[in-house]
This record gives sequence, structure tokens and C-alpha cells, in this order.
Amino acid sequence: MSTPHPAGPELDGVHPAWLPQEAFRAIGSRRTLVRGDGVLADTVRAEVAYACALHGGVLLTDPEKPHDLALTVGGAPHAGEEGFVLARADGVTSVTAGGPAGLLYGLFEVVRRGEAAFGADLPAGTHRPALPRRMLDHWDNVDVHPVMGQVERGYAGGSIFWRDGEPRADLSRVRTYGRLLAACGINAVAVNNVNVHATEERLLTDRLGEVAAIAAELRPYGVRVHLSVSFASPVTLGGLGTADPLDDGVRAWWARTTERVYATVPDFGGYVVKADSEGRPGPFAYGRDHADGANVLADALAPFGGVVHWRAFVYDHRQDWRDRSTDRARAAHDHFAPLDGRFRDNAIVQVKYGPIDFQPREPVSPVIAAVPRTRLAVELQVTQEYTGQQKHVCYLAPMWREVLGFRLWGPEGRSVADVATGGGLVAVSNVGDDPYWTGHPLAQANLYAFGRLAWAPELDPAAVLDEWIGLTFPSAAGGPLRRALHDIMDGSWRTYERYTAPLGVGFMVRPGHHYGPDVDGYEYTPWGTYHFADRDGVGVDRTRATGTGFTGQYPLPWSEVYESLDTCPDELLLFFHHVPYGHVLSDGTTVIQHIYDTHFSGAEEAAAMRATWEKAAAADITGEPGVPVGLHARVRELLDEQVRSAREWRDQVNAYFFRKSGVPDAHGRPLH
Ligand code: GCW
Repeated sequence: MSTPHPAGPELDGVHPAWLPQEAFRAIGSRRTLVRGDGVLADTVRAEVAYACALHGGVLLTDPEKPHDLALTVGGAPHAGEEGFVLARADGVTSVTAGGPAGLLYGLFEVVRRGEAAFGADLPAGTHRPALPRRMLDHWDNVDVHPVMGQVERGYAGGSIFWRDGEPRADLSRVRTYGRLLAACGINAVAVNNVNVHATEERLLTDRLGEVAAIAAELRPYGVRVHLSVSFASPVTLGGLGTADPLDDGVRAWWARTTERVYATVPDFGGYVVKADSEGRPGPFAYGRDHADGANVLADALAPFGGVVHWRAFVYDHRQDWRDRSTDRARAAHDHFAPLDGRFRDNAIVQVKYGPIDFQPREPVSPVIAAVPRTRLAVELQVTQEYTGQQKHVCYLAPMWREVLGFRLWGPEGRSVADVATGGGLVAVSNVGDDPYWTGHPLAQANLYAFGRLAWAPELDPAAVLDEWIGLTFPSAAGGPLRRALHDIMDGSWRTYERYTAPLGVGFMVRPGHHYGPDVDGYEYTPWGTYHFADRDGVGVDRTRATGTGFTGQYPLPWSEVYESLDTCPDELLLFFHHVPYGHVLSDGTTVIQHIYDTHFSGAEEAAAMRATWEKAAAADITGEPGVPVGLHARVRELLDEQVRSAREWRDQVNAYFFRKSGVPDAHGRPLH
């Protein structure tokens, strides 16, 4: 059989990520029956045919023929459109899908399990996604932005959609991308940056064909396309004198424009909007609020079943550092909590997981608990803006797991993941035109894990990593490479946290690009003030008693837990409190000694990661299969940079606090 692959997985010079040919051996070497109609079932047939062409098996359409695997649409309505029942009986493994998308996800579940999917002890069960929309936001520009480059906060090269200001002529890589996304459960992509510049605005109108072309590549893998739009479009594109959301002409413009979008892309997902945020236009200019703004777009989308993702990332980025009453952490709740109940059903308020901005450690945003009558999506950042910029290994799933599992109203209450079932889970993408997709090859694991946690938020991050290792490095099966990757990656987020800003205080990064240490980098800028360190102590007083009152935005028990120094978790101490350097943490260490200790150990752990990677490669020499030479070299080079950068962080943070406090290290290590 020589069926050409629909996604062209052997793209020249592009790493197959978690779908190498070997991942299809278990299916491709068997007899597989596929039953179902439509584009997604066709994709499944093409996938199976391709796997069989590689590994010698057979694709069947006649149920009377003996088979080892049956993939069938229909017969499991309780599984839902995207769900499926996986079972094994009489030597046959079966996927019975609730709808065509379920067939696709069922196929990839079997791929993920490999040989185990054909073992007698395969656990039977119904699989369906916990969250309805599992979405990646690309911050891609069409043009190369003079400051931000082509992909804002992108660390993996240029856009896979556009090049030199034009759509890429060959979009086969987009098809392959859709395939990778389907294989980890992602079903929506917003193609362009939420900071919508002049060229990108036109994707909504005269450049809409480019969006349609991307949608055509992603559709066979069940991924719907969304578009970031500018709130000012009625003025900038429509030539109207206003973008006031309550103006009839503006409403009509959005309705007309949206109708054309659906005429061109019938399964278009909807709009994403960043408004009144960091200089973007929004409803405030017209004396309207964010519900007014979101609803005009929601109304335009409603007849077609589309949604607007309206971001809650609204704060004053022109603060005066002398003004101690303004607290950036409060902003989203101040703006959005009063609007609860005013948003249309198809308006989804999209909230960053923390109250500030994707720091390695933040409390969960109180907005998530504050808008019970609003559909809410939680936004994560897979791109590693503040977590090492894909130069550092930082496996983020353990952080996301904590966020998603956080119980907003105490142990008996609903979790963040429960609340997000209304809207979904969104993450800023970490993908670019780099041969490894994500710059750092190991950063692929973050993309994979995002999809898996959006599908099943209760998954164990180490188990997800294990899946990723098994798929991506088939030669690692149980061997030293698998162990090495766990050693390097399982704890890498906490390692990163140790050598960067301490105890939840955040930032301390170089302004602008946000890479590397700069303790006072933001302290006197208009973007917010983050640590208030002086000779006596450090941290931001966000209590109700003496600070900005931010703790009062949480429901019980958290409003009390965070308010009190006795109960505030250590890892968030400096986010909520300003304390003297001698303040004693729960393990008996003082804050200043904790800063020194964690920075020394964090930098040591980074060095240990590099040594572990070297050893894993040495396995090659002893005859164990390792990793491809190019990949090994890329990771080694980046680990060198991580080790260098971690030392720089250690020395700058330690020297800074030693100079402020005058307190020496209890163990006499050099503080510079
Ligand atoms: O984290 C900040 C980034 C900006 C980004 C903004 C946002 C797209 O530094 O580059 O803008 O968040 O989320 O809108």
C-alpha cells in the first residue's frame, strides 16, 4: 500500500516531535477496521493506511474481515462528540466514538498506548475531554515587528503561517502541526497576535483568504481557527467615525464583517480580543465597559455559533512608582468582577492564571472565583517568556497541574479546572519555524502536556512526561535515557523557581525582553513595582490590614489564609507580605538564608541537569540507543546557557540581598 500521508510527516528537516514513524508500529503492523464518514474519518483512514504502509499491516473497511483493531463512529452517544469508548474483547481492541472527532482522538489514544493497547489487560473505559475548548493562542505577526520580531515572545524562530509579510506558499507544515495538536487533544488555534497591528488587522477583511487557507490545513485534524481582532476595526478597516460598541453603525459593521468571515470559513471559531490593555484600543475610549465591548462581538458571532474570547488582562501600564496605592495584581478583578452576569452566553472571559503576568509562581487569579455567571477560560503560557525563553529546561506541567487543581473555595469547593469547563483552557503557543518546533527540543514536552492536561486536568505531570518520552524517543523504552529525561525535567520548574525571583515575588527580569536577572529592573518603571526591597526587608504588602487590600479579592478561606503571615504559604510569602529578612519560614530558615540557599541549590541543580544529559549521551558509546546527534548537540548547547544563566541569577540575586541586608550567608559561601 502506498498511500501518501495527508500531513506529510517526513517534512524535510522538521523533527517529528511526538509522532515519529515508530509511534505507529503497534497499529501499523496489525489489521485495522475503520468505519465512519466525513473529513475526520477520512483522516483516520489515511493515518491507518500510512501506518500500515510503514509497518506492514492492513486497513480494512469490511467488518466481516478478521481484524485486531476496530475504530468506529457511532454507538457511544454518552461519550460525546469528542469522546470514545476504548475496550478489548475477543482479541480485538475497539474504539467506539461518540462522533467523528472522537474517532480521531481514539486513534491517537491507541497510538499513545502502543503495544499496550493490544494487551489483555487494557483497561476499558470512556474517554472524553474535561474542557470543551483546548486552544493555543499564537502571538504571530504577519510582518516582522520592529521590536517584538515576528512572533511576540516567540523563542522558536518565525511564524509557521507567514513569511516576509506574505502567507507561506507551502502550508504542509501547518497540516503536520494540526496532526501533532490532535494527537495531544488540542482543538482550536488563534492564528495571530493579540496585539493586532495594521497588517494583521486586515486578516479580518481583505486578507481573510489567508485565514481560510490555514483553516483548510487544520480542519482534517479537528482544529478550528480563531482570529485576534482589533477593537478599533470599525474605524481602521471600516472607515467609520467611531468604534463605540453601542453605536448602531458599529454593530452593523461587526455583523456584516462577521457574516463574510463565515461565508469564507464556515467552521470559524471566533474572535480573540485584547482591549484597553497595554495601549490596545477598547471600549473605555467611549465611556463603555468591557461587557459592552465583548457583547457587540458576541452578537455578531452568535448567529454562526462563534465565540469571542475577551481577555481580562486589563491594567494600568502607566503607573507612578511613587503611588503605593496602585496594585497591578488587583486590576483584572477590579474591572471584571462587577461585570459578572452582563456577558452574553458566547462571550468567554479569558483570564491569565495569575493576577499579574505568567510569572513562575503566582497565586491563582481571584477573578476565576469572582464571575460565576460568566463563561470563563483560563490562560496559561506555554511559550516560556518568564520561564527561561526556551533556552532553559523548564517543564511546566507541574505548575499547571497545581493551578488547575487549586480549589477556589477551599477543600470541598470547585477547582480552577471545574470553573474552566464553561470556557476552556487556552495557552500562548511556543511553536515557530524552528526544526524542532519549539527551539529547545525538550520544550516540546510543554506543548504536549498542555494538550493532555486540557483534556484531563487530573493527569500526573510525570506520567504525561513519560508518555511524551516514550512517543518522542521510542528508543528510550525503559532505558537510561528515559530516566535521564525524568531526572532533568520532572523538577525543572522548581529548579527554575529556585534560582530566579524568590518566594513568589516575581519579575526581577530584564525589562523589555524579560530574559536574565535584573532585580531592580522594573522597580521604578510605569509597568508596576514588584518587590520593595530595602535594608530591612522585602515583599509586597497586599493585605487588607496594612497593604493594597488584594487579599480581599479572594473568597474564604483564601482571603484569610493569604492575609495572615501565619498561614500564607511560604512559596507565596513575598507576593502577599512585606517581611523583615529575619522572618522565619515554616522550615525554620530565615527569608534571607532561604534566598541564599535556594539560589545556590538552584544553580547546582542546573549544572546537574547538564551532567545528566552528558551521561545519557554517553549511553550511545556503550551501545545503548540514545538520541539523534543533532538533537543531543542542541540540548547540550542550551544546557550550557542554562548553567551560565542560573549562575548569573544566583550571583545577582544573592549579591543584591547581601548588599541590602548586610546579612552574611550562614555557610560562608561567596556572595560578591
Ligand atoms: O506577558 C505580557 C507580554 C506581552 C503580551 C502581554 C499580553 C502580547 O510581555 O508581550 O502581549 O503579556 O498577554 O497581552
